[in-house]
Amino acid sequence: MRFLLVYPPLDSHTRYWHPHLGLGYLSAVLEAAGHETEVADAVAEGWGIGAFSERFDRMRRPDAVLITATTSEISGAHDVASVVKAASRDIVTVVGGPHATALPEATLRQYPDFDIACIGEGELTVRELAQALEGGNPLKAVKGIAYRQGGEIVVTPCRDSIGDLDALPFPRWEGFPLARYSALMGLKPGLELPVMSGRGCPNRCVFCQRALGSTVRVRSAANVADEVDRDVALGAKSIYFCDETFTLSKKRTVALMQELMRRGLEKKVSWHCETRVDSVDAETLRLMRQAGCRMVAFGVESGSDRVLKEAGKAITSEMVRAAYKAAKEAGLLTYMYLIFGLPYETEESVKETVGLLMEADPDYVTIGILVPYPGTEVLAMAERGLGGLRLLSSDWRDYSKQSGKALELESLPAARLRRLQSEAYVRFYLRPSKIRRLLEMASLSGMARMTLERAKMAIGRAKRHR
Ligand code: B12
Repeated sequence: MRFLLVYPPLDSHTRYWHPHLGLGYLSAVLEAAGHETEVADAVAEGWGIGAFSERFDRMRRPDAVLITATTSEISGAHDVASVVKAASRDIVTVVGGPHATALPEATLRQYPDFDIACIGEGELTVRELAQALEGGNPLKAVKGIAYRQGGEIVVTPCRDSIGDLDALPFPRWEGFPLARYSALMGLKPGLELPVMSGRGCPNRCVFCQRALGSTVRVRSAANVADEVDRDVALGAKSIYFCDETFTLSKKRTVALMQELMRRGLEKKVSWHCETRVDSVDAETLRLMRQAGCRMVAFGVESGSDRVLKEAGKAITSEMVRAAYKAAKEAGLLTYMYLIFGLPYETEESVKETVGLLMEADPDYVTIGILVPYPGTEVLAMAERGLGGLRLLSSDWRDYSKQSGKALELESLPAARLRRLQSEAYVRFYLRPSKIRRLLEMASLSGMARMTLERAKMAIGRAKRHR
């Protein structure tokens, strides 16, 4: 069969600096099973839906189109499905990714041009789906999907998460526009490829969807290093380890670092990763630096121990200070992720968060405003009016962490949260020591460009008030 894999156009000006890992895996398993795949990464290509439609008209017709989407991308994904269906009702449209995983049935109800929704990990599902579409098995025999039958939507039984990740082929990057991806911030310029060394997260943060489940599965150090080797051969100058908590197990981290160094990969490629402040220590961070790590990002979320506790984050501000100190001493660049508007947030707790940001002083920060993604505890809380949360929008396009349009607190209205976010960005980045960092980010990310715009607006406001 012939498949077209699509990363849909985004409304925002966001650009990504690496190809989509989920689509890379789907392409790999389909090709291994003897199918043909083509990729349309609308974000990397800078295509809006009009440009996608023109390209689609000129392509050889696929049998099925596989579209990935988070929540804020779902309506763009449906625009793609509509273009496909307008060209031919016979092409099967399949949607997958975090949004369809959380709301498979509702997604098919809301968006008529999707035929099938994939729930959770897709590698085994697409393989079986291809067989079913070729006429082998009925759709109802494929676990982990929702599909239409007459006027009804059928949801098949859940599929177990993939136990042996080493058995998967490496993500396939042929067909992706590799020249269009480039490393971000402080890393070697040039191609950056994503690698996930384990899947699943055991933690219970109220704001997180746990899109790949809560059962942790890790790949062997040799298997991960083989993929990094392969990526270097493809021309990668840097690697983004996009595990939810890269250093979840110290033993595993040490084994992976040793394997990377045994192969001399630290001299060929630099890398960055995301993790938790409670899963690193000075020794591990030093080893990571030796093994080629250039930057580590921590999900800090809040500087208030009370808010952190309510959010189920299970870390303290003291741990945050210690982790940033150790990471800097190890010679790493540091990144901080924060969220304003968590349950029970107040003006005072936001002030504590900004205080911790200035004190820990990472190289970069992203400040999101809480979004109640489907499948999260905060959505259930907002629906019941708990934690002071109030839902503002059910338009999925508003579900981006930078926009602050989806949720507010009784004590902190949306406009106030956005104002606090702008002020924090301005206070952090508009310092001589940070301007370079902001400009580096702005060349690639919509978020940073927005910060610059907001900074300009805030400066304008401050001048007017003077
Ligand atoms: C790396 C990452 C990023 C990267 C890259 C994202 C990208 N587009 O490649 C960056 C930093 C850019 C990013 C940005 C954002 N992210 Co992010 N990100 C992740 C992270 C940590 C890993 C994603 C990944 O590579 N997974 C590995 C691959 C293998 O999994 P996958 O992509 O989900 O694909 C598998 C399945 O979902 C499925 N599948 C996926 N698509 C399809 C399609 C079909 C047809 C089929 C059959 C199957 C299928 O099969 C794949 C293989 O198993 C996840 C957490 C997580 N565990 O997923 C969050 C996560 C995806 N991000 C999230 C969010 C919210 C965002 C942002 C919206 C935040 C913001 N700034 O507002 C942004 C913007 C994205 C957007 N425009 O919507 C949420 C999404 C929640 C939701 N329901 O929307 C997640 C789940 C984090 C969380 N726990 O809440 N993110």
